[in-house]
Amino acid sequence: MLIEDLIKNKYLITPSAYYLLEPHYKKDFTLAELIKFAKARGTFVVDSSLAEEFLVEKGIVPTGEPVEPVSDGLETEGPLEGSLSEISGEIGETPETSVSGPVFTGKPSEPEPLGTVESGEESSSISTGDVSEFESSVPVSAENSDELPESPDETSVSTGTGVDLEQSDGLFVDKDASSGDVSEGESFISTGTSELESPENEVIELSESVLENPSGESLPLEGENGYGNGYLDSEEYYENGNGVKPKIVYGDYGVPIAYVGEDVEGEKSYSTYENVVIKPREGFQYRAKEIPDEWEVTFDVKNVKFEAPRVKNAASKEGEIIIQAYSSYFKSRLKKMRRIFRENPEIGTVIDIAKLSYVRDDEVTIIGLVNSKRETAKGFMFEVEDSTGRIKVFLGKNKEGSLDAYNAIMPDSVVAFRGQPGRGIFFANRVFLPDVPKFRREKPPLEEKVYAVLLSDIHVGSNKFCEKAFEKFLEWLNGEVNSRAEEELVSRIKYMILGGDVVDGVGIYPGQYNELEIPDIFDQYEALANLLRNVPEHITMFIGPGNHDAARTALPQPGFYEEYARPIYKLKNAVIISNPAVINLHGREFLIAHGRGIEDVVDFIPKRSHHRPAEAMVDLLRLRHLAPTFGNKVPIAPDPEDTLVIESVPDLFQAGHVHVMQYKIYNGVFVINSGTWQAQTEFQKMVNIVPTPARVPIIDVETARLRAVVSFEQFCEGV
Ligand code: D5M
Ligand code: FE
Ligand code: ZN
Repeated sequence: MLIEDLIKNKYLITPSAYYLLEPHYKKDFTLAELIKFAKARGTFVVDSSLAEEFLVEKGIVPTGEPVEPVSDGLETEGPLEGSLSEISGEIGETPETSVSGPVFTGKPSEPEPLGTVESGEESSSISTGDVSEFESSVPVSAENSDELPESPDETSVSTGTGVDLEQSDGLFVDKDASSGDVSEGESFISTGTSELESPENEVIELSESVLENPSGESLPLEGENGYGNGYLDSEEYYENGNGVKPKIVYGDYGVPIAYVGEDVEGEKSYSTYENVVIKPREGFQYRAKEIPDEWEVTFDVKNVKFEAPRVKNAASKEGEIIIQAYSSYFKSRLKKMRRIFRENPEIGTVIDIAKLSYVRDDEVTIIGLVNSKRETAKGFMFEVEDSTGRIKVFLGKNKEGSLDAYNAIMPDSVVAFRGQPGRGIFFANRVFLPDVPKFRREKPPLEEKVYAVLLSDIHVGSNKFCEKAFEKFLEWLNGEVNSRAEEELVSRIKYMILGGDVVDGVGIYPGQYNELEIPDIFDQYEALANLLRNVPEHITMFIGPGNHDAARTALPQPGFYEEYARPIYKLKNAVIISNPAVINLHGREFLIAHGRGIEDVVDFIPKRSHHRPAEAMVDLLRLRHLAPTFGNKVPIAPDPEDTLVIESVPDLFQAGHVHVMQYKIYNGVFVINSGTWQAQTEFQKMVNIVPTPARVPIIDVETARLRAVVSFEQFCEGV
């Protein structure tokens, strides 16, 4: 692959240049030709202007317009800094500088202040229509039950303490998991194929590789002839002219990450839990050891093959390319959503917005992204866009489900309207959210009970990390149980899912440093691994990243940067997954996401709260998207494919992020937020977020429902 091949030779490539060059690589040009070209220009960063020039020189693209000179920006700056800032701008990590809103037509739409238009009165009922399906229960030990958020209109099925289980250390709630209305999931998960075909190391003669430093001096590269010794594992250095040798490592898409030197030994005064060694209790029988493994990661962002956006000609500007990228992103979203709507028999004839003028009196359906919405005296106005055009849509307040849908629609989400066109406005009679089908087909039973535990937001490294509670939990997994019932549970746990924020990270929010027990990201992952190595080996752990982890900030997050998180990659029974990911356990589909999209739901949908995350997760499920809104709280990368669409209806949807455990069943899907292992931080105190730490939901894989919640919260007090 082009990125790796360049990196092996100590060259970097920006994402936009990558998109330009990749389709032609090895077909129209060789690595040696590209490197020679870059070298002649004295740079080791292949950016888009260089790529364009190169393509023109090779005759691969026609010379339509004069090519911009290469003299600006990047090439004159320090190589590393220049490339870093450029890349972060391009991949959308700084959304305020990026294009906002859909860009199908090439003209960015005017952003409208969504979410500010709701008037107070309509927030009275969200319980009509589909939402009345919500079931809820709040699992807790008796003494904590009053602390937990409960919404009045829900049926609580919490039974307080366990029915047939003894009260113990790990407080316990048993939950009957008999509602097995599970059906086969839809088939639209794009599993993609791996693009990495591990090419043979292409060796190129580069006798005098040079790097430009800010002052323009040539600096010799270390190593034999400037070759790198491979991807990710290589320890590559360059000299910055001051005798300092920052190390360069590469993350996703070949984005370079710099970090300074090795740790100074002897400075540490904190523990990374080397001494936490827990052995399985002697004679403890693990039933799960005998049950054959049956798992598969059916969707992982790392396996998605992204196709390059097409640009008009070689002289296309950077901005144009970014617009192209977002255009592809939204087109992909629309395409996937149309596929979802096709499953709904009520949708009827779907027509492109541009073709509405041909329609006479018939009722037709349009499917589009909602650019804006507002309430009027008689109804609701939306601006809706598909890949052919844009139109205003009016939906009367008297139409069935209109208020519920109006509230549920987040900016940039895709919905369908059925109605008739008239004088420049589409008059809708009905509105459809993509939603999930009301009923699910039952899946074949399993021969034996097998359980999965769901965790997230462990935040190792924070001084609010409930380490004692976590250690108690590890002991529990190793057989330190208090009753037969607990023994049965522990013995059948075969999977553990960790949904992001596994460490606290460094520099995530202002003032975080004061709350760090382990102020070093490497040590945080070391500490996490030291804890997790105590998880019995027959339990497979699926570990995905969150916003505190060393991973790409923008969604989707392909995985942890290996350079930082190596200790967890090395755990024998760990499988690193992306955020989001889909895991199939014994034929049941588990959708795992960290859950930043919840923040946007709370911002845009009336009556939603951080303290009732399962409701917000249901909203996401109804929109079939993990982060529908572009340019609000959640940064979204302009990948050519929208991998945040919930293409396949899962049996279980797990998220974390908001640090509150809550669950619900919605149209047969078990929706659960797995809470946290971090006590309330100073920041959360300020914004009034009250976490529910150290509660472990245990899922019966067969039904994809809750089997029990074990709480270690009492060991978290005083943290
Ligand atoms: O998120 C923990 C909780 O804190 C979650 O409810 C989101 C909330 N949070 C995080 N950052 C912010 C900002 N900047 N404003 C408001 N609320 C926030 P975690 O990802 O663990 O930090
Ligand atoms: Fe978190
Ligand atoms: Zn988070």
